[in-house]
Amino acid sequence: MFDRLKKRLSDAIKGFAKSEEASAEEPQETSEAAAVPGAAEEAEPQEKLKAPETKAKSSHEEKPQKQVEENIRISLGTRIKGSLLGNVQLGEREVDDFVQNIKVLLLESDVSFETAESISESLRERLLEGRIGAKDMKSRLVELVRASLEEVMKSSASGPNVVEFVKARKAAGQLPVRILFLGPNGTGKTTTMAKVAKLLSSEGISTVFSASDTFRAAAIEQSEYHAKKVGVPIIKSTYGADPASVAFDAIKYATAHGIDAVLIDTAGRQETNRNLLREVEKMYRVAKPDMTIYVAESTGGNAVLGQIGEFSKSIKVDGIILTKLDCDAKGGNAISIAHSAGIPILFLGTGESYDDIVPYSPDFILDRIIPAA
Ligand SMILES: Nc1nc2c(ncn2[C@@H]2O[C@H](COP(=O)(O)OP(=O)(O)OP(=O)(O)O)[C@@H](O)[C@H]2O)c(=O)[nH]1
Ligand SMILES: [Mg+2]
Repeated sequence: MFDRLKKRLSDAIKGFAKSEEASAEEPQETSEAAAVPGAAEEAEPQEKLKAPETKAKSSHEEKPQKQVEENIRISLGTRIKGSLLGNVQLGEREVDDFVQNIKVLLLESDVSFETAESISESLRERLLEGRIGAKDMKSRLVELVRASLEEVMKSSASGPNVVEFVKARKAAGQLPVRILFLGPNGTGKTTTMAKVAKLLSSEGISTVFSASDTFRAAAIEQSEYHAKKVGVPIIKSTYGADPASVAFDAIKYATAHGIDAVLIDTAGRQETNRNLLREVEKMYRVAKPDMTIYVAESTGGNAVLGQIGEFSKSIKVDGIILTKLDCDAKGGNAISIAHSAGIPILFLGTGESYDDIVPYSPDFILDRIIPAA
């Protein structure tokens, strides 16, 4: 999960930290200047080293760590201070080089431009804010990059807790709770619905499936398969039947049988298919869901944000479940969705089995992208 981004961030940080730490260990290079009080301060502006000529030629893809080491040169003034004081105030040029490098690798890992900008800005401010111990440079950089990523992802953690939501409705006697799952084709809606059913069941909450994907071949059988596996009743009709009326029947069934929640599956649909979007709008009006969940793939690239935006124009989406994180080597899309969707992320899907679902938290993603040092 996110292995590629994790490796690249780790390489970038190691490369930068190594050059800083080395500077603290090489007082002989700077001993002349250090012997003169105030020389360190004076030396800084004119002694900043130029970016190496190799910069334009090197490729981020080929040798990220080597490139970081080539691109980032610590100013003499900073090196002197590092060796004397054991900590350094990074210069703007150094910070800009490092931040630019992080930004490029974020963009190459599918982070959207807007999100990469926000992260870079936050990281830049943090790096310029205070002094950094020359010896523990790496762990401090890890901390600062983590904090910058967390800042852009934290607002997505403000969504409703599905289990608590249903429990509260149950306590208030407002049953059954209706939860509608929607999203593009193949993102994991039906599987995720079964995961949610199992999770709710482990909390003493009963559910029924509404097999409201009457569109795709074999979709009803697939819903039945999952329902059976997680021990949940299912209300179904025939292919081509009105999906809204199936949902209506499932709600009636739940009311008659004292079932707490109705989980309504829907056919996958692209945001460009007006007919299918109108159909789900009708479902929305008839089933009057208490919660509408958009199921998105972490591996879906930057198109996912546009898709969520299109769906949200006609339907109020309460939360997102981001699936297939286990298949996502890049990780950038998850960060961008958390930053820019404007809709909270409720859960993360982390595999194909029914237990592979975890509540969303920025830390879950961060621990896999840039583990705390
Ligand atoms: N690796 C992995 N696979 C997942 C995850 N969630 C779902 N899948 C797989 O994704 C595939 C599609 O899942 P479905 O649940 O059928 O997706 P859907 O959105 O209902 O698909 P349509 O009904 O065709 O639109 C299946 O093979 C699932 O096992 C996940 O978190 N990780
Ligand atoms: Mg499905």
